[in-house]
Amino acid sequence: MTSYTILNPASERPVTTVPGTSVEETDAAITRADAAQREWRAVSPGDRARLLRAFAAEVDAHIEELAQLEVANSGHPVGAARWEAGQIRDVLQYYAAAPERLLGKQIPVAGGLNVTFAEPLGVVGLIVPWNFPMPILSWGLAPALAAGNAVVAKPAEMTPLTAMRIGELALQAGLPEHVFQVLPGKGSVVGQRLVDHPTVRKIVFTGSTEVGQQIMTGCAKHVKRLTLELGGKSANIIFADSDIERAAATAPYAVFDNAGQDCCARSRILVQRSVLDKFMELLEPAVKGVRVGDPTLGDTEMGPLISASHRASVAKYVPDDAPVAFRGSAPEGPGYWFAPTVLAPIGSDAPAYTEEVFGPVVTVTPFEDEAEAIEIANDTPYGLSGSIWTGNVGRALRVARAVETGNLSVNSHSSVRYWTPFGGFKQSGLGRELGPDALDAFTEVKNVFIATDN
Ligand code: TAP
Repeated sequence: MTSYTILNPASERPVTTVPGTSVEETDAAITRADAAQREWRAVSPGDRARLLRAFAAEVDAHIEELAQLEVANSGHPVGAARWEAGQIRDVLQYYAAAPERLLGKQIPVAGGLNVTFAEPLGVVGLIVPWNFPMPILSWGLAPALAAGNAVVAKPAEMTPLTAMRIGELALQAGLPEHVFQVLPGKGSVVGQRLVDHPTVRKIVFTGSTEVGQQIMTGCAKHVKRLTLELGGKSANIIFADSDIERAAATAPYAVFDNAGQDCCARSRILVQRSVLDKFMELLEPAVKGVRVGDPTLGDTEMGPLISASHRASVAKYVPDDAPVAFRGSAPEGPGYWFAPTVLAPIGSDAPAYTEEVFGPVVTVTPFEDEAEAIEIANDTPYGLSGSIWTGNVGRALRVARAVETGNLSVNSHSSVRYWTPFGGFKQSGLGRELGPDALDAFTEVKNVFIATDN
């Protein structure tokens, strides 16, 4: 087992070292998970629910510790990190109600009755990205466990600390050993092995569209079940009849949350031309007012990027001749800082306009009318998120139906709620997570005919 060093992205100082899991160790973990799952599926629904509630309570008792770990490992502002740790607790609590409601159907047929059962799949592999290590882990983990599966999770190589601690908390809460295991290490080693191993019956992958495509190919060899949550290039559409002040005040938070390292970042602002000048005047102080800095401070709104190499890749989208309209601030000195940046006017072939930047860079593009707004919003291979600002309810619904994306907000910059379905259109993904139907993705329907005529 080789180990590697985790760096604090705000200070560039080492936080700790972590063991990198090998292929052989991954295989051994999958074998243990397979054995544990056979017992876990046999645990009565009431007891499985009780254990998930105990797991949620254990997380709740360690919110501050988890938040501080995330601040050190990922550079998330502490307020955001506390919210993220709280989301693990809430998602576990929400799906703790599911085992006792995992019902089948009775279907009367000639000469008998069909009954259906929702059977767990077996071992589920969760492959998690570095941008939201806690929430994204919980979105797959909680419904998979609730349905009676065992979970082997691979956190991102750079951000494994909270997942590893959550694995320990599961055991402390009384979950049977090996029902939930966390394997830190490389995607090309551990993640790839989860995809290739025939005992792993489903992969839940969140990450880039490029790696998602490779994983889909790998899963095809085993006809392995797959949920994909991939990239985004979402639009924030602002009509002239909206509350422009509110739209401008919240636009920075729709894209610069988590320093723009957010699949739901609304990184293309589309503004009706008649209010463009007014909107830009209002946006400038809002962007400059985003508090960027030390993530350990309670009032910090934006921290650093995750790594030096990621900062270099974000910087490529803002070359020296980029049309920078205005920028916010960022600290000098150590840390992978990047100031919030607004590009306008931007050409429709500029990489910052067409590609997912995954950093605090937003473009502003004017449109003339509703039809053009929809056309521009849909002119992307992605379809994950989006916002619409208008005072006209009919327009809000028309545009919401026409924009090809999985998650929209109207007159709000919010995005994910764990009790509503979440996922992408087009190259943003496959399948849905969260919401009341999430267990469908972690169960197979078994259909049994019982003869009544003998
Ligand atoms: P990726 O580079 O795709 O990595 C995601 C995860 O996959 C990491 O754990 C990575 O491990 C692993 N991985 C890499 N190569 C693999 C392989 N060949 N087989 C199996 N696993 C492999 O993405 P990222 O840079 O971490 O995350 C950013 C991307 O995620 C963005 O595109 C963002 O939009 C997307 N994202 C989407 C969503 C939703 S819900 N749609 C949410 C968050 C992020 P390593 O750490 O070792 O590379």
